[in-house]
Amino acid sequence: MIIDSFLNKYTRRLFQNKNNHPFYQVLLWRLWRVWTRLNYKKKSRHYLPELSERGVSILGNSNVTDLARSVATLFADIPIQNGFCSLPREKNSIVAPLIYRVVQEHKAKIESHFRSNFRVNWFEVQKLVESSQTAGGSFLYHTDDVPDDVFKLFIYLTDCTEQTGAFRTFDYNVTNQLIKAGMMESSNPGQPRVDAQKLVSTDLEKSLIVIEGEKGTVFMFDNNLIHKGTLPRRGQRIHVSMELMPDVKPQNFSQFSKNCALPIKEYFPSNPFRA
Ligand SMILES: O=C(O)CCC(=O)C(=O)O
Ligand SMILES: [Fe+2]
Repeated sequence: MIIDSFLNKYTRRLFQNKNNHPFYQVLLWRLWRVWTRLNYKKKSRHYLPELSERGVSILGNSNVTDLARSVATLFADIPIQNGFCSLPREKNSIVAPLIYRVVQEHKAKIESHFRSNFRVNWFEVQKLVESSQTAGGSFLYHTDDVPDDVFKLFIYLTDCTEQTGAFRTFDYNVTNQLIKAGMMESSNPGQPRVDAQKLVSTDLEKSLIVIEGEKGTVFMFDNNLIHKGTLPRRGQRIHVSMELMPDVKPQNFSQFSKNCALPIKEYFPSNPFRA
């Protein structure tokens, strides 16, 4: 325990990691970064300063007419609880080809960010509707506490504004400030997350980045930033959320869709070499 916390502190000095993971895990992920970059022969074509400087950036817009229509039909008979529902995972295979196509459209930018190939570990399709219920979980400020090279990619399937529940996050600066003040506790859903909310003042909330965008907006963010979901004050929000990580080879469609209908086994692989 003592050795663990000593190594943890040391790890943070050495690796400047943004998560709260044990030494060996941070080390493995750093080695994975080096390994995937060594295996990447292409020159980066894009420069995404927003993504490296603040941790969140819109990659562009895709035509999602067919995808949005198909998702809306699939959601038709899914009950909403507390303003929120996910597409049952067994239905994911139906929309997987259309989602894969969108990812491919933004592939060059994603590769430029990672400076390697990448893969999608899992995706989820979610719907939020106007609701007066107070919801917990990801509707409170939190960090996902993931390896530094794990990022999320969102595809909006409806027009999203601040009012209709657009994604919101603090940038790296404010996140660091909050983590120093004890916000790492928000990685534990339940009471610790609830308690951590007091660290976010209304004044600090003025610096929130709200990702508004039309239907088809694709954006990427570091989910170690302090962020939250928000139930719409009016209307609804439908989006696809997915987890990205660097990989040695490009991911083909069969790898992308292989487990998409099964429950998510692990939020992220603890050992990327065995994933
Ligand atoms: O739905 C959102 O806007 C954010 C949800 C969230 O916390 C996440 O995907 O990690
Ligand atoms: Fe989150």
